[in-house]
Amino acid sequence: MTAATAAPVTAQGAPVRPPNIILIVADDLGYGDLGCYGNSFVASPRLDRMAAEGTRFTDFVVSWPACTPSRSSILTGRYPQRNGLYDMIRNNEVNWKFQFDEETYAVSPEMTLGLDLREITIGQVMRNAGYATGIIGKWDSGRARRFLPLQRGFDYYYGFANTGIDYYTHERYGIPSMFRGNQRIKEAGHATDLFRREALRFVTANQDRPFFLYLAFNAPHGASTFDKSAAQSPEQYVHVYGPAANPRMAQYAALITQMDETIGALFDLLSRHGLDENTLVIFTSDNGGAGAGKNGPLRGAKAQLFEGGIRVPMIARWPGRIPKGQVSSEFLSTMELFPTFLAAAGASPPAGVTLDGFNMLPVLEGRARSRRTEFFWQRQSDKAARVGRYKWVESKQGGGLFDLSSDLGEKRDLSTERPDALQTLRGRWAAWRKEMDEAEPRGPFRDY
Ligand SMILES: [Ca+2]
Repeated sequence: MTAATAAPVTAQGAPVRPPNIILIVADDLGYGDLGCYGNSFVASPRLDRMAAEGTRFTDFVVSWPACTPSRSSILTGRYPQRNGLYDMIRNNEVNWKFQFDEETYAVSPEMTLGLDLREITIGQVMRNAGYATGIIGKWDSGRARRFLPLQRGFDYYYGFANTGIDYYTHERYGIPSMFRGNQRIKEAGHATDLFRREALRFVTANQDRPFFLYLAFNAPHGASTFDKSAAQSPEQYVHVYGPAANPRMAQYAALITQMDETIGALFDLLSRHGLDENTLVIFTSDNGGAGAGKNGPLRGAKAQLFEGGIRVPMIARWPGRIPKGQVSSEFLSTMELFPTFLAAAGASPPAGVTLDGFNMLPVLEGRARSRRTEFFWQRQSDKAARVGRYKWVESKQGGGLFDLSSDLGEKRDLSTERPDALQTLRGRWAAWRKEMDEAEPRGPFRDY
């Protein structure tokens, strides 16, 4: 490493370099989709090794059971209902095979809606703290130029701006959707391979200064293309599963294995650059598994407020700081990421901004219990609350009151047995909803 860095120095003149931070987010990866979370089919050797070299968490939740709002909480550290991005930014006409052209796409919701420009992103605070900031992969927080990462605190952007693409053509239902910076580009290659190239480039280019990399894969999400039968997984990863494997399962698992290999290449690079000991890496998913995805013992799947939609894998690795090979059942969420990264960077929280999480570094380090005791969800008319061991769900797919400490699969409704607990959770949910309603209005959905 060269000494040509603007990092602060100690009284003795030694450089004080805050840690690099890499946040890796998979797309629609279920709670039971990795070897280290009990999957015996999927090959995920590097993530399993990450868990062996760090700590794996079993009670980690996201703020919404699908992409856009869940990611809005990662970016802002706030409930979607507070930051205003509490539903999908999606051109639903594609569900009925409507084919947008450039002109109709340009005035569609996908093109015109985004994360409220008054929201402070993790990119902004990390850049203000002196970090090189990069996002590679899925942004999903607005496609118009004013919403793109370079205008939202990131120095470096390579990826797609909306909620999904074809892995090979990088089109979203026929519309070219890959960006470098503010420019749309077209190049050949599988999206995961391109994100791998870019992630390795970003780390190498910034090895001599603190960097924050948000690596947001679209794997193993289904492709946003009309032809759902088109192969989206490279043969070399499908072959891992052998000729006898169910083709649909092998295609899905191959996307995870390819992503896993990319993450392994990133760890190898950190090691080569001597950055292992000074880099906090967190791996998670934006929501529960769908389709061929597995959610282990959990009830429900993506788009639902049962645990299968909102509880996801989370692995944290920071050699020398986070214990090796531990499994933690501490209750944590993606809203803890924002304040945790700030704390690791030695940066102050943005003034006047209500954050819904807390610094979980002491929990990751195994030094403290989690401060989180409750969490609330709303997806359209579906509602859920978690208070301690109890979870209440009221949704189109069913509901009830469940004791997660003895019934992780949400099978036994305790509503009539424990009316007191039911009343407490409904009351806490209503108080949360009131707080959200009274928060400063935010677009694109509640800007009035
Ligand atoms: Ca997703």
